Amino acid sequence: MTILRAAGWEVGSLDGIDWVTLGGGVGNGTVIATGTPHTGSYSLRLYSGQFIAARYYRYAYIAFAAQSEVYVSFWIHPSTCYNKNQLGKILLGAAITLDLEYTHWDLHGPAGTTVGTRTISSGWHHIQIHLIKHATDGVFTTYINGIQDIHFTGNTGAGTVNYLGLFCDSGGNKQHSYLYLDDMVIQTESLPGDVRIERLLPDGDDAVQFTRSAGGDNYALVDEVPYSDADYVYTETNGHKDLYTLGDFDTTDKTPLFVVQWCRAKKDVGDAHQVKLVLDDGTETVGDAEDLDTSYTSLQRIHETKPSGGVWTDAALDALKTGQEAVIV
Ligand SMILES: [Ca+2]
Ligand SMILES: [Ca+2]
Repeated sequence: MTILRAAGWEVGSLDGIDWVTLGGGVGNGTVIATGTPHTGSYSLRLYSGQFIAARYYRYAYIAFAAQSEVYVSFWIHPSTCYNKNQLGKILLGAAITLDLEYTHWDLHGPAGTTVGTRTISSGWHHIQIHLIKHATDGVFTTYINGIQDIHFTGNTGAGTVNYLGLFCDSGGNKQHSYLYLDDMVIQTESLPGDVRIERLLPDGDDAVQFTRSAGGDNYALVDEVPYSDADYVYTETNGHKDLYTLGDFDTTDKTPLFVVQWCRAKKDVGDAHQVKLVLDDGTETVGDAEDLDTSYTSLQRIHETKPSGGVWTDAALDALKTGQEAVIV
């Protein structure tokens, strides 16, 4: 099993996340990473504004490595929609769409025909999808709140799928709509189940070599949510590394599945400087050297096993340290 994408949006901003593409709409609409959370403090909110002369929509495309078969889990909350005609849409590639209405969801196949229908209440719902792309032997199965719902077999389109698309539509009467998404996992081989994503923040310096842009401790310059680029740590020395301690995590009634590590970084010259994400639970794992831009990029590394090997445990999470190592050319 490989986790292709995972997000609880707990970094509090989409800025610098290059695998999320936003678009659509004009005027007063917006797409931001705050709003009604399912877990934690943030969700991805799509807002399609009201009283615009023409019907329009907002969308977010979440890109991942192309797959012929993929499993998706997320929580979704279709919120305000006065029109209740067409609120939103979920796409997995171009061939399959799941239309979301306030009380009614329709699954459309490649030709736009309705292949399944579901009546649903408002509020948060857990959705899982299994998709096999194939021109004749495809599969599209949805699970809503743990219950298998639509099960379509047939033409789901040839080729591969490399994005999850979410649309929020202002509807035929040009009223406003909100669509919230949280606790999203996209992976191979099996359904993720009801995954929730919580946040651990740096709360102390462990061993630090980077220079501070301001006084105090290094961790305090990189622990903001949403991040603030007004203060930071920096280095001009190859191999310099910072490690920060994290708050503890209580696994009571929870099973820790994976860790999503974030690092926001840039270079300020045109040289080929890079950064490696470092995670340590007593054993250190150093990620690949990641290219940097001259504007900030929000880098992500997903750890399906703990650095010392094996499944995640409460003790490993409590001992966890995060940081980064500079590659200066
Ligand atoms: Ca969240
Ligand atoms: Ca900062």
